[in-house]
Amino acid sequence: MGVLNVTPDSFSDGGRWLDADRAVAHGLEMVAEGADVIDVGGESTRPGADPVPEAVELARVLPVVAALAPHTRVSIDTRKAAVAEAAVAAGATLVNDVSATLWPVAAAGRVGWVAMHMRGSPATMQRDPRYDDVVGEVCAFLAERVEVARAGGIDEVWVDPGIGFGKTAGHNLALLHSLRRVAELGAPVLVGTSRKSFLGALSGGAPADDRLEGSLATAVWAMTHGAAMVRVHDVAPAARAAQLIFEDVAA
Ligand code: PMM
Repeated sequence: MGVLNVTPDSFSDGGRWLDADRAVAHGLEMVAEGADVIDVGGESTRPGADPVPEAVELARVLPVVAALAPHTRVSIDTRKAAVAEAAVAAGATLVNDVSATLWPVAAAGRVGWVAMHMRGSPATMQRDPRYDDVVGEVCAFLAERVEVARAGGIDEVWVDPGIGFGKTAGHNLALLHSLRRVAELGAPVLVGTSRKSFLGALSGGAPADDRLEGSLATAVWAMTHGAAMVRVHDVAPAARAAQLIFEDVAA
């Protein structure tokens, strides 16, 4: 899954793809590099980010979704039902939902749904997050979401532990370490570690655009520990890494 943030303020690529034509070109470039899904988002979910009005988010994402949908599978990364609904009408076939609440939209549109775990909201989630048992609590939350969505009639339900969403570096590492337990929930697992701040913290404070080694290492770890999809900014090296481990090493 290639990340396409049509925002001015995402932490690693904010402002780069705000122009719709440039965003579409970058989406197509990621498809050529090996992405199977392009994840279009119009509201940054970085810690402390300001919420975006619905009309602004719609204006950012809809032209990009509509232009990419004939060429690739498109997911819509949003917390708003109206945005998800309009994006599905424009051709998106997966609702990537960091709020884990939008399953009715996916059910009504007969598309897939990603339920991601988040503690709190982006504005507050990194203020001293605490868990007694982070892996157990995240798994219990996701298991309940899968049950609700399946009962609501969705065939394609994904789960995502929400790396960096209300979690310390230690929580993120514990979730990656025990990713198999997330996979045992019986739904395909999506993992997004790409360029996230815990990778900077682990590599001596590397800035977001200098976290490729950590992004690739954790993507490979995720892919070999139960993830069916990884959400990445740097598609070409991630696709090469996936090819190397699944077609060469594992063959
Ligand atoms: N991370 C971000 C945004 N959306 N969606 C899912 N399912 N999983 C993630 O880990 C995730 C996400 C934040 O990263 P960005 O600002 O680079 O898009």
